[in-house]
Amino acid sequence: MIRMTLAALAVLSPAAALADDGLMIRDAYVRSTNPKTAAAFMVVENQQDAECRLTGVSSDAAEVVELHTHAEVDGVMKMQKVEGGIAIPAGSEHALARGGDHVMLMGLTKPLAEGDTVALTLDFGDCGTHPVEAVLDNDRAEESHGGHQGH
Ligand SMILES: [Cu+2]
Repeated sequence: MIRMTLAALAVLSPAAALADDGLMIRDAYVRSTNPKTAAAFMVVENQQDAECRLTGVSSDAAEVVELHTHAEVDGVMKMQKVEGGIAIPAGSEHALARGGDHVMLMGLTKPLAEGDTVALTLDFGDCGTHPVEAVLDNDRAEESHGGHQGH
């Protein structure tokens, strides 16, 4: 009985999950500009001495969750699905950022409002799974751009 309780607490506590697998997720946020789709961004830091590969993401917040990137096709930047996952080399970090790699949520189970959190489970294959809470923040400025739109 006691053991089960401790296990449940470990699962619920983000601090415990972060401490033991050598993967750190920070600056997670979500943008959603229509009621059906959203995109999640974050920085993944791999503190292990082996490469980890983000192979997939799941969430109850949407019917379909895919890893996307942007690539130039015939001179136009387009989103496309990432095949084979996203490698995070040992001892380095990788940013999922606007205009680049991102987590795409399609078919939102309910529209998201500012401040809502989306629970994501990142699957790093052999490096394990990692829960992340990403908050909806449509006003968040892109890195190195100071512009704050609206209001
Ligand atoms: Cu996308």
